[in-house]
Amino acid sequence: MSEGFFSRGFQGRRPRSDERGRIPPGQYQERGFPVLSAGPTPHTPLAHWDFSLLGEVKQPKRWTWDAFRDLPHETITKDIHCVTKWSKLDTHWEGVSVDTLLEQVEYDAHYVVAFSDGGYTTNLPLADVLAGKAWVVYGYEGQPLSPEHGGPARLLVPHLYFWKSAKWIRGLRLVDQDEQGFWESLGYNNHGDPWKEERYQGD
Ligand SMILES: Nc1nc2c(c(=O)[nH]1)N[C@H]1C(S)=C(S)[C@@H](COP(=O)(O)O)O[C@H]1N2
Ligand SMILES: [Mo]
Repeated sequence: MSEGFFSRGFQGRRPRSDERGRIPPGQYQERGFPVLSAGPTPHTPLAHWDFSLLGEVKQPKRWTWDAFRDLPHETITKDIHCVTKWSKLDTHWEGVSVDTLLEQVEYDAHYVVAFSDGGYTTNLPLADVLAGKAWVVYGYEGQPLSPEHGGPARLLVPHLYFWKSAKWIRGLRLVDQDEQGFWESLGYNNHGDPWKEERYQGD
C-alpha cells in the first residue's frame, strides 16, 4: 500500500471551513469528551448544595440550588481547550454568567478564587470572568451536567485552558491579592491563555 493511503487515513478528515483557525497552537481536535479529575467525583445532594460569593464583599451572598436555578441564565456555544492538548469545538452549555452573580454584591477585589467540593481551587483575575467571559453552568448539550463533568454545576471560562473551569464549583472568593489555586501551585501557568500557549509557569 502506498504511503499516501496511510497518511490520509491517519490525518483524519480535513477541518470544515468554519472550523479552520479555531484550534490553538499545539492542540488537536477532540470529538469525544475526556474526563480529567484530580480526585474522586463528589456527589453533593442538591438539597445540600449552595453557591456563595465570599471574601472582599460587603455582604456575602448565598444561593440554594432552587434560588440559583431561578437566576437569569443563558445558553452558550464555545470552543474549549485542555492543557493536555485536546480542543473541542462548539460545545453547548446552559448557566448563569458571572456578571449576573457579581451584580448582586458590592465588592472591592481584583481576583477571584473559585472553590469546589473536594477542595479543588483555581485563581482568575476578575477581568477574565466579567464582561461575558465566564459562566457557572449546570447544563451541557441539553442535559443536566453529568457528575464526571462537574455536575451539578461547574465554572466555564472557555477562553482559558480548561483547568480554570472548576468542576463541582461551590462559590467564588473575591480577593485583593492573587492566590494560586490547585494546579497553579503545582506548576501550571497562572493565567492559561491557550492562544499564547500559557501552559506552565514561565511560558
Ligand atoms: N474540581 C475540579 N475541577 C476541575 C478539575 C479537577 O480535577 N477538579 N480538573 C480540571 C482540568 S485539568 C480539566 S482539563 C477540566 C476537565 O473537565 P472535564 O473532565 O469535564 O473534561 O476540569 C478542570 N476542573
Ligand atoms: Mo486539564
